[in-house]
Amino acid sequence: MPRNYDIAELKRLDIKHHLPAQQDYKLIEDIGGSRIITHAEGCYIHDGDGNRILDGMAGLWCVNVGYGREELVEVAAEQMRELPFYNTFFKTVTPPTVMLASKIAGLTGGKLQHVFFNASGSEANDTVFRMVRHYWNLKGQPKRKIFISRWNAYHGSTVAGVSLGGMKGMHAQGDLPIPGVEHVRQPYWFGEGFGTDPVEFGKKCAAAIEERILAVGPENVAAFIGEPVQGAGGVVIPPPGYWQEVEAICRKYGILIVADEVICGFGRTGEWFGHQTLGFTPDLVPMAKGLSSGYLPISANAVSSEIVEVLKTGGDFVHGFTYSGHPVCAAVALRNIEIIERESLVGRVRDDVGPYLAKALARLNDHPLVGETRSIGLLGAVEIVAKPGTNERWGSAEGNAGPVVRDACIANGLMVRGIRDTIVMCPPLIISHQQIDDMIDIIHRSLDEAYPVLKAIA
Ligand code: PXG
Repeated sequence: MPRNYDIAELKRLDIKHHLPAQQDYKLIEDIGGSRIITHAEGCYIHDGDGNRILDGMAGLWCVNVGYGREELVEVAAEQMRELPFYNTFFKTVTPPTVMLASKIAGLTGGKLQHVFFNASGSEANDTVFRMVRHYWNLKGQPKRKIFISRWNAYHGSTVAGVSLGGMKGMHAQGDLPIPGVEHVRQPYWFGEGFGTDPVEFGKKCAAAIEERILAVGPENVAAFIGEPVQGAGGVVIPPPGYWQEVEAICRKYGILIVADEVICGFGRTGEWFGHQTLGFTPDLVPMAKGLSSGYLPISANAVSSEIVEVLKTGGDFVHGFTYSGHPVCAAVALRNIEIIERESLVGRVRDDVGPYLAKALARLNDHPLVGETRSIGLLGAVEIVAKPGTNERWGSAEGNAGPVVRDACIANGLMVRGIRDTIVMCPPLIISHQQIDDMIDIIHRSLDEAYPVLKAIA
């Protein structure tokens, strides 16, 4: 049972001392402090005001096995007792780290046989940045420095993460991106290709990559990076064939492919990795979140044998973090993967709850505020529009409706994100049919409640 916290006092201290992630500090002050999440079980979180909320976001796209897994607690305690920490800098390593690397290599398969560890998704993408440039230098092609990414991609919050990402609001803070990152259009059919043939639209988006490669010179391009399905960008599922086109273009010019699997990994799309669901073969795979179901911070980069062979010619690769391969995080990640396997959660997403979510979402299609619902595995999205059958938004600009519907959902007991005017969901992989129905019912009710509010701003 949760401890008996003094919630009012915690809120006061929160305002006074704590700076939350990606937040408006003044706003937090104005609303009297953040919502304090005290405990959780299964698919539900509880806050200090006594609300039980269905967690449609699996924490932050990460609690794949759900909350309250006693065996993850036990395995962490056991490992802490035996060896709470040791590093991988001194020609040393710990048993769980080796076992986890081997386990991940088995899941990624094929040429992705080597694993580098970090503590977060952002760090994993910093590793990508340094490793790829170092690789091309060693290979005798030092001009290959440019990364091509997409607008509205999310690759993290560090300097390299924000730069690789395509979030203009993040670029604006801190004079980013750093030089050497080129952004091209995203394969967001509903937002940018509406009314056109989706497959043709996907081809155009892939062609934009080739155009940029030719514009900057193929000899200068190091890698293309993309989330198989964009998560923080609004669950942007690319049209069929997009990734195959991208893959062919990258191969044509000898450009490395980086699949950022931080959200798509570990069963989210109905295979272990999003690139397996979408059918392409990357050279580097940063992953995090579902790797430990968020129980402890850990991320990894699966790297192709070809890249590692080149790195071996360069002496020390002077890159790594204190917490690279942290034994407690690795032990928890290993057990987390074991749970996913034992409970067949990947197949469950592919054959059962994924299709069930798609059907349930379709019940929203007749709502006058809904322009489209879409999903892949247990990643879902609802587009809110001003006029049915269009992609027109409420009010003068994008982003008016999303927060209204999101806030209504949370008040009605469902945690979702509102990304501009898209409501997105990413529930734990253990979610039941009944809980999916509850999620959709709450969204329906919240859309009804939002309707008069939105009419007022139209
Ligand atoms: N890549 C992807 C694809 C991500 O989704 C990161 C990298 C960075 O991971 P870390 O562990 O450094 O946060 C992420 C993280 C949102 C939101 O607004 C999404 C993420 C993080 C914070 C907010 O939905 N994804």
